[in-house]
Amino acid sequence: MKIGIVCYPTFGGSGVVATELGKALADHGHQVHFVTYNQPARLDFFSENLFYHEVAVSKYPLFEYPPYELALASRLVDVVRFEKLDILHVHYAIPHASAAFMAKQILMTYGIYIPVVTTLHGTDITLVGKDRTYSPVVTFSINKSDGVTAVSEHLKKDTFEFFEIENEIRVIPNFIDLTRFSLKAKDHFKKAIAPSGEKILIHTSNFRKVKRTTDVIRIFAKVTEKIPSKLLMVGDGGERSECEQLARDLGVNDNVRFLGKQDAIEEILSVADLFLMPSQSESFGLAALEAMACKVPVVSSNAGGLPELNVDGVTGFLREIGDIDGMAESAVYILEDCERLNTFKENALARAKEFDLSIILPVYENYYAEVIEKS
Ligand code: GMT
Repeated sequence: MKIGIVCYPTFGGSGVVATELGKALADHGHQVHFVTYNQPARLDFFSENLFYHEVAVSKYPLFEYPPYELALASRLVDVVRFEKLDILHVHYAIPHASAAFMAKQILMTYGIYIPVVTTLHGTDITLVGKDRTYSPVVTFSINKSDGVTAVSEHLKKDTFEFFEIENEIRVIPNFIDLTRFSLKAKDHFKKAIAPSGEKILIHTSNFRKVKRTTDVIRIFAKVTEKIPSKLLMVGDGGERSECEQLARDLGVNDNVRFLGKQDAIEEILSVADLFLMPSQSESFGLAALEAMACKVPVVSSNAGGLPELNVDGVTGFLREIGDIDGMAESAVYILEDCERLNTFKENALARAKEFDLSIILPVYENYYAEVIEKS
Protein backbone atom coordinates (compact mmCIF):
# COMPACT_ATOMS: atom_id res chain seq x y z
CA MET A 1 0.00 0.00 0.00
CA LYS A 2 0.94 3.65 -0.35
CA ILE A 3 0.22 5.17 3.03
CA GLY A 4 0.30 8.83 4.09
CA ILE A 5 1.00 9.47 7.78
CA VAL A 6 0.27 12.78 9.50
CA CYS A 7 1.53 13.32 13.04
CA TYR A 8 3.30 15.69 15.41
CA PRO A 9 6.98 15.15 14.66
CA THR A 10 7.95 15.40 18.32
CA PHE A 11 9.14 13.09 21.10
CA GLY A 12 5.54 12.86 22.42
CA GLY A 13 3.71 9.55 22.51
CA SER A 14 1.49 10.06 19.47
CA GLY A 15 4.44 11.16 17.32
CA VAL A 16 6.50 8.18 18.47
CA VAL A 17 3.70 5.71 17.73
CA ALA A 18 3.10 7.24 14.29
CA THR A 19 6.78 7.25 13.39
CA GLU A 20 7.46 3.72 14.63
CA LEU A 21 4.37 2.48 12.80
CA GLY A 22 5.50 4.17 9.58
CA LYS A 23 8.98 2.68 9.88
CA ALA A 24 7.58 -0.79 10.48
CA LEU A 25 5.16 -0.48 7.54
CA ALA A 26 8.06 0.59 5.32
CA ASP A 27 10.08 -2.43 6.51
CA HIS A 28 7.10 -4.57 5.53
CA GLY A 29 7.29 -3.29 1.94
CA HIS A 30 4.68 -0.51 2.06
CA GLN A 31 5.50 2.93 0.74
CA VAL A 32 5.09 5.41 3.59
CA HIS A 33 4.84 9.19 3.18
CA PHE A 34 5.13 11.35 6.29
CA VAL A 35 3.48 14.74 5.99
CA THR A 36 4.51 16.99 8.90
CA TYR A 37 6.03 20.40 9.66
CA ASN A 38 9.38 18.85 10.68
CA GLN A 39 11.27 15.64 10.12
CA PRO A 40 9.86 13.27 12.80
CA ALA A 41 12.27 12.79 15.74
CA ARG A 42 12.95 9.10 15.08
CA LEU A 43 13.08 9.31 11.27
CA ASP A 44 16.71 10.24 10.86
CA PHE A 45 17.91 7.49 8.48
CA PHE A 46 17.47 6.44 4.86
CA SER A 47 14.96 3.84 3.68
CA GLU A 48 13.82 3.34 0.10
CA ASN A 49 10.19 3.09 1.22
CA LEU A 50 10.11 6.18 3.45
CA PHE A 51 9.33 9.69 2.23
CA TYR A 52 9.05 12.96 4.08
CA HIS A 53 7.01 15.91 2.84
CA GLU A 54 7.40 19.10 4.79
CA VAL A 55 4.42 21.32 5.49
CA ALA A 56 5.69 24.86 5.15
CA VAL A 57 3.50 27.54 6.66
CA SER A 58 4.04 30.88 5.00
CA LYS A 59 4.21 33.84 7.32
CA TYR A 60 2.33 37.00 6.42
CA PRO A 61 1.99 40.12 8.57
CA LEU A 62 -1.79 39.77 8.62
CA PHE A 63 -1.61 36.30 10.17
CA GLU A 64 -1.33 36.60 13.90
CA TYR A 65 -1.94 32.83 13.87
CA PRO A 66 -0.46 31.20 10.74
CA PRO A 67 -3.08 28.79 9.35
CA TYR A 68 -1.21 25.48 9.75
CA GLU A 69 -4.33 23.41 9.14
CA LEU A 70 -4.81 24.96 5.67
CA ALA A 71 -1.16 24.49 4.78
CA LEU A 72 -1.41 20.84 5.88
CA ALA A 73 -4.64 20.27 3.91
CA SER A 74 -3.06 21.78 0.79
CA ARG A 75 0.07 19.65 1.20
CA LEU A 76 -2.06 16.55 1.65
CA VAL A 77 -3.95 17.29 -1.58
CA ASP A 78 -0.64 17.59 -3.37
CA VAL A 79 0.94 14.45 -1.88
CA VAL A 80 -2.15 12.25 -2.34
CA ARG A 81 -2.55 13.35 -5.98
CA PHE A 82 1.02 13.09 -7.10
CA GLU A 83 2.21 10.15 -5.00
CA LYS A 84 -1.07 8.31 -5.65
CA LEU A 85 -1.64 7.34 -2.03
CA ASP A 86 -4.15 4.63 -1.12
CA ILE A 87 -4.92 5.78 2.40
CA LEU A 88 -4.18 8.60 4.87
CA HIS A 89 -3.57 7.79 8.53
CA VAL A 90 -3.70 10.82 10.80
CA HIS A 91 -2.48 10.64 14.39
CA TYR A 92 -3.99 12.99 16.97
CA ALA A 93 -7.35 14.46 16.02
CA ILE A 94 -6.45 18.15 16.33
CA PRO A 95 -5.98 19.55 13.70
CA HIS A 96 -4.98 16.53 11.65
CA ALA A 97 -8.40 14.90 11.27
CA SER A 98 -10.09 18.09 10.11
CA ALA A 99 -7.21 18.95 7.75
CA ALA A 100 -7.53 15.45 6.26
CA PHE A 101 -11.29 15.93 5.84
CA MET A 102 -10.71 19.18 4.00
CA ALA A 103 -8.09 17.54 1.77
CA LYS A 104 -10.49 14.68 1.08
CA GLN A 105 -13.22 17.08 -0.06
CA ILE A 106 -10.82 18.94 -2.35
CA LEU A 107 -9.48 15.68 -3.79
CA MET A 108 -13.04 14.66 -4.73
CA THR A 109 -13.10 17.59 -7.16
CA TYR A 110 -10.23 15.80 -8.95
CA GLY A 111 -12.20 12.55 -8.92
CA ILE A 112 -10.01 11.03 -6.19
CA TYR A 113 -11.42 9.36 -3.07
CA ILE A 114 -8.84 9.06 -0.31
CA PRO A 115 -9.93 7.08 2.76
CA VAL A 116 -8.87 8.63 6.07
CA VAL A 117 -8.09 6.74 9.29
CA THR A 118 -7.90 8.85 12.45
CA THR A 119 -6.11 7.52 15.52
CA LEU A 120 -7.09 9.09 18.82
CA HIS A 121 -4.20 9.21 21.24
CA GLY A 122 -5.47 10.74 24.47
CA THR A 123 -5.20 14.43 25.15
CA ASP A 124 -6.79 15.14 21.75
CA ILE A 125 -9.93 13.74 23.43
CA THR A 126 -9.51 13.97 27.19
CA LEU A 127 -8.03 17.48 27.52
CA VAL A 128 -7.89 19.52 24.35
CA GLY A 129 -10.64 17.87 22.33
CA LYS A 130 -13.44 18.21 24.84
CA ASP A 131 -12.61 21.91 25.27
CA ARG A 132 -15.56 23.74 23.68
CA THR A 133 -13.10 25.71 21.57
CA TYR A 134 -12.51 22.60 19.48
CA SER A 135 -15.20 20.03 20.25
CA PRO A 136 -17.59 20.67 17.30
CA VAL A 137 -14.70 20.25 14.84
CA VAL A 138 -13.35 17.18 16.66
CA THR A 139 -16.79 15.55 16.70
CA PHE A 140 -17.37 16.30 13.02
CA SER A 141 -13.97 15.10 11.84
CA ILE A 142 -14.14 11.87 13.86
CA ASN A 143 -17.58 11.17 12.38
CA LYS A 144 -16.33 11.94 8.87
CA SER A 145 -13.25 9.68 9.10
CA ASP A 146 -13.47 6.41 7.15
CA GLY A 147 -11.89 4.59 10.08
CA VAL A 148 -11.25 5.58 13.69
CA THR A 149 -8.97 3.87 16.16
CA ALA A 150 -8.27 4.55 19.83
CA VAL A 151 -5.26 3.33 21.76
CA SER A 152 -7.26 1.83 24.65
CA GLU A 153 -10.77 0.71 25.58
CA HIS A 154 -10.81 3.52 28.10
CA LEU A 155 -10.09 6.17 25.47
CA LYS A 156 -12.80 4.69 23.27
CA LYS A 157 -15.26 4.94 26.17
CA ASP A 158 -14.23 8.55 26.89
CA THR A 159 -14.66 9.46 23.23
CA PHE A 160 -18.23 8.16 23.17
CA GLU A 161 -18.90 9.91 26.47
CA PHE A 162 -17.52 13.35 25.54
CA PHE A 163 -18.65 13.59 21.90
CA GLU A 164 -21.64 12.55 19.83
CA ILE A 165 -19.93 9.85 17.84
CA GLU A 166 -21.81 7.90 15.19
CA ASN A 167 -18.74 6.09 13.87
CA GLU A 168 -17.38 2.75 15.05
CA ILE A 169 -14.09 3.02 16.99
CA ARG A 170 -11.59 0.18 16.79
CA VAL A 171 -9.18 -0.25 19.71
CA ILE A 172 -5.60 -0.83 18.56
CA PRO A 173 -3.23 -0.46 21.49
CA ASN A 174 0.25 1.11 21.50
CA PHE A 175 3.02 -1.32 20.62
CA ILE A 176 6.70 -1.79 21.30
CA ASP A 177 9.59 -2.86 19.13
CA LEU A 178 11.26 -5.45 21.35
CA THR A 179 14.27 -5.61 19.08
CA ARG A 180 15.05 -2.06 20.19
CA PHE A 181 13.52 -1.97 23.66
CA SER A 182 15.18 -4.73 25.66
CA LEU A 183 17.46 -4.97 28.64
CA LYS A 184 20.92 -3.71 27.67
CA ALA A 185 24.14 -4.43 29.57
CA LYS A 186 24.83 -1.03 31.13
CA ASP A 187 26.49 -2.05 34.40
CA HIS A 188 29.07 0.75 34.24
CA PHE A 189 26.28 3.32 33.99
CA LYS A 190 24.41 1.65 36.87
CA LYS A 191 27.53 1.77 39.03
CA ALA A 192 28.04 5.45 38.26
CA ILE A 193 24.46 6.29 39.25
CA ALA A 194 24.17 3.96 42.23
CA PRO A 195 27.72 3.25 43.46
CA SER A 196 26.58 1.56 46.68
CA GLY A 197 24.03 -0.67 45.00
CA GLU A 198 21.10 1.66 45.67
CA LYS A 199 17.84 0.85 43.89
CA ILE A 200 17.14 3.02 40.85
CA LEU A 201 13.70 4.51 40.24
CA ILE A 202 12.89 6.25 36.98
CA HIS A 203 10.31 8.54 35.44
CA THR A 204 10.19 9.62 31.78
CA SER A 205 7.73 12.15 30.42
CA ASN A 206 7.19 15.58 28.90
CA PHE A 207 6.84 17.06 32.41
CA ARG A 208 3.38 18.42 31.73
CA LYS A 209 0.96 18.96 34.63
CA VAL A 210 -1.03 15.90 33.55
CA LYS A 211 2.00 13.71 34.43
CA ARG A 212 1.95 14.82 38.12
CA THR A 213 5.76 14.88 38.14
CA THR A 214 5.86 16.48 41.60
CA ASP A 215 4.12 13.32 42.87
CA VAL A 216 7.12 11.38 41.51
CA ILE A 217 9.46 13.42 43.73
CA ARG A 218 7.20 13.02 46.77
CA ILE A 219 6.87 9.26 46.24
CA PHE A 220 10.63 8.97 45.88
CA ALA A 221 11.23 10.98 49.08
CA LYS A 222 9.09 8.44 50.96
CA VAL A 223 10.80 5.45 49.34
CA THR A 224 14.27 6.72 50.34
CA GLU A 225 13.16 6.76 53.97
CA LYS A 226 12.95 2.95 53.76
CA ILE A 227 15.27 1.92 50.92
CA PRO A 228 18.52 3.55 49.77
CA SER A 229 17.69 4.65 46.25
CA LYS A 230 18.26 7.04 43.38
CA LEU A 231 15.78 8.67 41.02
CA LEU A 232 16.32 9.42 37.34
CA MET A 233 13.99 12.06 35.87
CA VAL A 234 14.13 11.87 32.07
CA GLY A 235 12.53 14.43 29.76
CA ASP A 236 11.77 18.09 29.95
CA GLY A 237 8.79 20.38 30.15
CA GLY A 238 6.90 22.95 32.16
CA GLU A 239 7.01 21.22 35.55
CA ARG A 240 10.72 20.45 35.62
CA SER A 241 11.87 23.44 37.67
CA GLU A 242 9.10 22.87 40.19
CA CYS A 243 10.32 19.27 40.57
CA GLU A 244 13.91 20.45 41.04
CA GLN A 245 12.82 22.89 43.73
CA LEU A 246 10.69 20.25 45.46
CA ALA A 247 13.60 17.78 45.49
CA ARG A 248 15.68 20.46 47.25
CA ASP A 249 12.87 21.29 49.69
CA LEU A 250 12.42 17.62 50.59
CA GLY A 251 16.20 17.19 50.97
CA VAL A 252 16.47 14.45 48.32
CA ASN A 253 18.13 16.46 45.54
CA ASP A 254 21.47 14.66 45.96
CA ASN A 255 19.71 11.44 45.01
CA VAL A 256 17.77 12.80 42.05
CA ARG A 257 19.24 13.34 38.59
CA PHE A 258 17.45 15.29 35.90
CA LEU A 259 18.71 13.97 32.58
CA GLY A 260 16.66 16.11 30.17
CA LYS A 261 15.50 14.74 26.82
CA GLN A 262 17.25 11.54 25.82
CA ASP A 263 17.25 9.55 22.59
CA ALA A 264 18.54 6.17 23.77
CA ILE A 265 15.86 5.80 26.40
CA GLU A 266 16.18 1.99 26.39
CA GLU A 267 19.76 2.29 27.70
CA ILE A 268 18.67 4.40 30.66
CA LEU A 269 15.68 2.15 31.36
CA SER A 270 18.07 -0.79 31.41
CA VAL A 271 19.62 0.35 34.70
CA ALA A 272 16.30 0.97 36.45
CA ASP A 273 14.49 -1.17 39.02
CA LEU A 274 11.15 0.61 39.07
CA PHE A 275 9.18 3.01 36.86
CA LEU A 276 6.87 5.63 38.39
CA MET A 277 3.86 6.95 36.45
CA PRO A 278 1.43 8.79 38.74
CA SER A 279 -0.40 10.51 35.82
CA GLN A 280 -3.67 12.38 36.19
CA SER A 281 -4.75 11.10 32.79
CA GLU A 282 -3.11 8.53 30.51
CA SER A 283 -4.89 7.00 27.55
CA PHE A 284 -2.42 4.11 27.31
CA GLY A 285 0.98 4.87 28.88
CA LEU A 286 3.54 4.17 26.16
CA ALA A 287 6.40 5.25 28.45
CA ALA A 288 5.37 2.54 30.93
CA LEU A 289 5.31 -0.06 28.14
CA GLU A 290 8.84 1.00 27.11
CA ALA A 291 9.95 0.48 30.71
CA MET A 292 8.28 -2.94 30.94
CA ALA A 293 10.01 -4.04 27.74
CA CYS A 294 13.30 -3.31 29.50
CA LYS A 295 12.16 -5.46 32.47
CA VAL A 296 11.18 -2.55 34.69
CA PRO A 297 8.03 -3.00 36.81
CA VAL A 298 5.62 -0.06 37.08
CA VAL A 299 3.92 1.69 39.97
CA SER A 300 1.28 3.90 38.41
CA SER A 301 -2.01 5.61 38.98
CA ASN A 302 -5.12 3.84 37.76
CA ALA A 303 -5.90 6.67 35.32
CA GLY A 304 -7.39 6.04 31.88
CA GLY A 305 -6.00 3.04 30.05
CA LEU A 306 -3.22 2.25 32.53
CA PRO A 307 -5.11 -0.73 34.02
CA GLU A 308 -5.19 -2.22 30.48
CA LEU A 309 -1.39 -2.31 30.54
CA ASN A 310 -0.11 -2.47 34.10
CA VAL A 311 -1.50 -5.58 35.82
CA ASP A 312 -2.05 -4.80 39.48
CA GLY A 313 0.09 -7.01 41.72
CA VAL A 314 1.72 -8.70 38.71
CA THR A 315 3.68 -6.19 36.60
CA GLY A 316 3.58 -3.53 39.30
CA PHE A 317 0.77 -1.79 41.16
CA LEU A 318 -2.09 0.57 40.39
CA ARG A 319 -3.14 3.21 42.92
CA GLU A 320 -5.67 6.03 42.95
CA ILE A 321 -4.51 9.28 41.35
CA GLY A 322 -2.67 11.33 43.99
CA ASP A 323 -2.21 8.43 46.42
CA ILE A 324 1.43 9.26 47.11
CA ASP A 325 1.60 7.15 50.29
CA GLY A 326 0.09 4.16 48.51
CA MET A 327 2.46 4.43 45.55
CA ALA A 328 5.45 4.74 47.89
CA GLU A 329 4.22 1.71 49.84
CA SER A 330 3.87 -0.32 46.63
CA ALA A 331 7.32 0.77 45.47
CA VAL A 332 8.92 -0.30 48.77
CA TYR A 333 7.05 -3.63 48.65
CA ILE A 334 8.50 -4.38 45.20
CA LEU A 335 12.02 -3.15 45.94
CA GLU A 336 12.60 -4.53 49.43
CA ASP A 337 12.86 -8.17 48.42
CA CYS A 338 15.25 -9.19 45.62
CA GLU A 339 13.37 -12.33 44.70
CA ARG A 340 10.07 -10.46 44.60
CA LEU A 341 11.65 -7.68 42.51
CA ASN A 342 12.91 -10.25 40.02
CA THR A 343 9.45 -11.80 39.71
CA PHE A 344 7.94 -8.38 38.99
CA LYS A 345 10.69 -7.72 36.42
CA GLU A 346 9.98 -11.01 34.61
CA ASN A 347 6.23 -10.33 34.70
CA ALA A 348 6.76 -6.83 33.27
CA LEU A 349 8.67 -8.22 30.30
CA ALA A 350 6.14 -11.01 29.72
CA ARG A 351 3.34 -8.44 29.63
CA ALA A 352 5.29 -6.14 27.27
CA LYS A 353 5.65 -9.05 24.84
CA GLU A 354 1.86 -9.04 24.40
CA PHE A 355 2.22 -5.60 22.75
CA ASP A 356 5.07 -6.51 20.44
CA LEU A 357 5.16 -4.71 17.11
CA SER A 358 4.97 -8.04 15.28
CA ILE A 359 1.51 -8.56 16.81
CA ILE A 360 0.10 -5.04 16.37
CA LEU A 361 1.50 -4.24 12.88
CA PRO A 362 -0.74 -6.78 11.06
CA VAL A 363 -3.72 -5.41 12.99
CA TYR A 364 -3.11 -1.99 11.42
CA GLU A 365 -2.45 -3.50 7.99
CA ASN A 366 -5.71 -5.45 8.12
CA TYR A 367 -7.58 -2.40 9.32
CA TYR A 368 -6.27 -0.31 6.39
CA ALA A 369 -7.33 -3.03 3.96
CA GLU A 370 -10.79 -3.16 5.56
CA VAL A 371 -11.20 0.64 5.40
CA ILE A 372 -10.00 0.83 1.79
CA GLU A 373 -12.36 -1.95 0.80
CA LYS A 374 -15.45 -0.39 2.33
CA SER A 375 -14.66 3.14 1.04
O1 GMT B 1 1.23 12.38 27.21
C1 GMT B 1 2.19 12.19 26.45
O2 GMT B 1 3.22 11.66 26.82
C2 GMT B 1 2.10 12.65 25.02
C3 GMT B 1 0.80 12.21 24.44
C4 GMT B 1 0.66 12.58 23.00
O3 GMT B 1 -0.45 12.93 22.68
O4 GMT B 1 1.57 12.50 22.18
O5 GMT B 1 0.67 10.79 24.63
C5 GMT B 1 -0.61 10.22 24.44
O6 GMT B 1 -0.46 9.27 23.40
C6 GMT B 1 0.37 8.15 23.70
C7 GMT B 1 0.50 7.29 22.45
O7 GMT B 1 -0.74 6.79 22.04
C8 GMT B 1 -0.20 7.40 24.91
O8 GMT B 1 0.58 6.27 25.22
C9 GMT B 1 -0.25 8.35 26.10
O9 GMT B 1 -0.86 7.67 27.20
C10 GMT B 1 -1.08 9.58 25.75
N1 GMT B 1 -1.02 10.56 26.84
C11 GMT B 1 -2.08 10.91 27.57
O10 GMT B 1 -3.19 10.42 27.43
C12 GMT B 1 -1.86 11.93 28.64
